Amino acid sequence: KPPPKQIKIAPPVTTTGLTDVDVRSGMQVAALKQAVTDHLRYSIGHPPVATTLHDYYYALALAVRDRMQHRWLNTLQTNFDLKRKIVCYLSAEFLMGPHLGNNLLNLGIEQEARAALAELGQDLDIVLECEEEPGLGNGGLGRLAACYLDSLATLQRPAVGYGIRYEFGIFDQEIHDGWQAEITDKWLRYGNPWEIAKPEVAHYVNWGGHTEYYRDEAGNDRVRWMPYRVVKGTAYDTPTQGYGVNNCNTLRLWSAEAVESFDFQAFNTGDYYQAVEDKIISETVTKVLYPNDEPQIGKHLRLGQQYFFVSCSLQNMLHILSLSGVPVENFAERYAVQLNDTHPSIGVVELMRLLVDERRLDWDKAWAITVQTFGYTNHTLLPEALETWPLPMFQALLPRHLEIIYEINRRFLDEVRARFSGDEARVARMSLIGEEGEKCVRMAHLAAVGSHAINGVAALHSDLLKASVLKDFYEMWPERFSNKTNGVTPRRFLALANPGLRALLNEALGEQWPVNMEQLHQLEAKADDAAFRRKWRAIKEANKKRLADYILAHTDIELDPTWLFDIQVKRIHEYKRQHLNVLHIVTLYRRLKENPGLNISPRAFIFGGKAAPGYFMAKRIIKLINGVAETINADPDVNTRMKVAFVPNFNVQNAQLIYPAADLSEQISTAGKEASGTGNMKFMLNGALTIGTLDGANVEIREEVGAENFFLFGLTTEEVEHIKREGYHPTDCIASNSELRTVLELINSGYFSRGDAEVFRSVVNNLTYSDPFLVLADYAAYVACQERVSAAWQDKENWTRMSILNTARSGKFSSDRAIREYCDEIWNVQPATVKL
Ligand code: GPQ
Repeated sequence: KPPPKQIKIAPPVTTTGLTDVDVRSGMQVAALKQAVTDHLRYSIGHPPVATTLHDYYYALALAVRDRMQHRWLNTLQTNFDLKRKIVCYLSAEFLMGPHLGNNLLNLGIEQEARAALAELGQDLDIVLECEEEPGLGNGGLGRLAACYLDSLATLQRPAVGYGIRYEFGIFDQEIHDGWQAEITDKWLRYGNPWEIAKPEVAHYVNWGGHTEYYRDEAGNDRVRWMPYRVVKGTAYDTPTQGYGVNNCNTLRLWSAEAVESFDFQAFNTGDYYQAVEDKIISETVTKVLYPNDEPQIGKHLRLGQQYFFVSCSLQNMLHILSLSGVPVENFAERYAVQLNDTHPSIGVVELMRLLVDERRLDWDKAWAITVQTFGYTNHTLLPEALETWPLPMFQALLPRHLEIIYEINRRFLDEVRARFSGDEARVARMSLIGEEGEKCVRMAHLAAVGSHAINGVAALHSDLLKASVLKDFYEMWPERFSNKTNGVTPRRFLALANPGLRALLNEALGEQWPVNMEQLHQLEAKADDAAFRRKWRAIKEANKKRLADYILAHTDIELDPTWLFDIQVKRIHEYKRQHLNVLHIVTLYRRLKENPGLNISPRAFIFGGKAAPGYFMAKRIIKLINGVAETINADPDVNTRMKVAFVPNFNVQNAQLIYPAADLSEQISTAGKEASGTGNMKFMLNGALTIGTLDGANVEIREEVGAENFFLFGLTTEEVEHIKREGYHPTDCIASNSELRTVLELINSGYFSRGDAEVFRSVVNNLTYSDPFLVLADYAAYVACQERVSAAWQDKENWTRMSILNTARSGKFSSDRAIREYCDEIWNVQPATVKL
């Protein structure tokens, strides 16, 4: 990213006549303008000649933060006074996206801020672009956590998001010669106006060493953990403002530092380097986000990160509880702790350690509290994505926790034996310790045993969970299982991302829809109104123009906003099958070359997404997309009817340009593999039609919108499993489909790689001889379905009707609906109204 441009500005204007307006909290134009000029002068302190656009961003951000601070403190005080139960959402990732625009929206002061900046000679839209987004997440799981924080505050539920303040978030992606290059994400480079450091809020986290047994004063046997190292965790708080309410919750991220006193011994003995090394090792803990989402890779430091933030968070809860004068026995009445996948599931063991070893509760009492406290959300069925830790690694880092796990396991397996006597195979399957091959700790089992509630993230996913990965646990505790279909925040992904549509919805429905998405159903009547449809199309086309401009600026590829925009944006993964999309594009390309007069709907195929840096096949798929794009875009025989673009560095910021510009949303994962998907919902909200398989939340999207407004294709989960059981031979698909054979041959020939036939050999071979995600098995159905899409696009009026119905019926996928379900059915957390 280039450094902020230096621009010359006039000296700050002082606004007079502010009598009853507090510059730190006033919401009017004059107050905001004064606040910005004050922050420029007193917080940033550049002379006018050196004031940059970024300074305006920073000053406005600080002014906005002041307004939130006011609400934040009132929220904390209210929750404290009312002694409310608090949701603690534990997540290794929070993919928040840019804060400024969202906070202005939620506070209801966009127009005021725009006017205030205009009076200072600045344009809000340009200032907004200065923000470097905090990319503290990989994809869906981290973004879901961010949507849930937005809904929790908006629904006035007391909540804290606990996580890690990574110094480097997800890498920035550049495309060099068609290949992905990873650039370090230095998001803190120019400071972070949204966080408030709380150096006095710190907890100490132990590592390694050994345990000792001793007898306490009362004659009870106890355990002491003698760690090898102690790391200090310091809190950084980011206020998260609800929409249209005063409630403002906290995102509390932990940063690791060395413990000063620990160095002395080394300094005294002159081992200066050892002391410095310890400091470096400690600070490494929160250095960087691991860029692999599914699967996680089992690295020592990753386990360290998980334990670090979970321990800080639980210690913090206990500390606040005792400040409130509440006995530790009441922990579960005051905190509902949710595990966002297994990444924080070490929390089950850590809470036991804190209660038993440190607070000296007896085991049964502590276990009852623990199970009552935790809920566990599972986000994947991919076997390779289920976290396990090799026993030696686990023991070296967390020796006391391993002992506690053995004890939990002993008691748990006794229960299993009591329920299913003689079924030792079941006991082995359910154990917290995996014994086939290298011994390991199974984190999903730990999370399931330690939680009173277990949920999947879409109806299909929750059913499959009960039938496969957690079947034994379902048979043991059916009452623990439920479904909580994911949702996304309509504030960021509709109101903020699509201002044109926001205005139309306000005009048609009034202004309550962002917090009552069921009202969108009233649009159904409008779908038959030709004038409304014209307005709808004009908005979509303006959004497409906006995206086309962005793509031109970042790729030099020029797209025509009147074409069908067919978009697939998400992490690159074989199960998501971006390569299936490519096979269709190449098919279409060949058909046009063979038959130049072919009547097709002109289309722009748009992709975006990052690949894990070590994921060979995913990186080849990116290269393939770019190779196909290069060839097609340069071919005058076809480039008046089709083009392909790869948007570099897909992130929350450009996602807000992408979803509103889509006509067609690609949700084409192998059935049974995508737990839910959330991009599918963001597209639907913005009126895109979906082409998709019966996977994840696609099933429910189709149910809501109606089969006639959804392009369905492909094998079902059962068919996929059946084919796999019978033995799948992709070569059969090729033998029976000459068009598919020609397409694969063309890719293999070097046609899309400037004659280099090696580049895509691995992709073609993988599909031909292995094809673990049944790309070829679904190819013919997908191509046929795309022909139906093409035909449907020709009927503009009906396409617009379907588009309107998609938005109209998207209400279920608001994260407000999801969070209400969590609050009512798992957390038992009530709203608390905050007054100013
Ligand atoms: N998901 Cl386990 C991630 O983004 N990262 C992960 O490590 C795991 C799951 C996704 C999942 O693939 C999507 O289907 C879901 O919609 C999303 O989590 C949120 O539940």
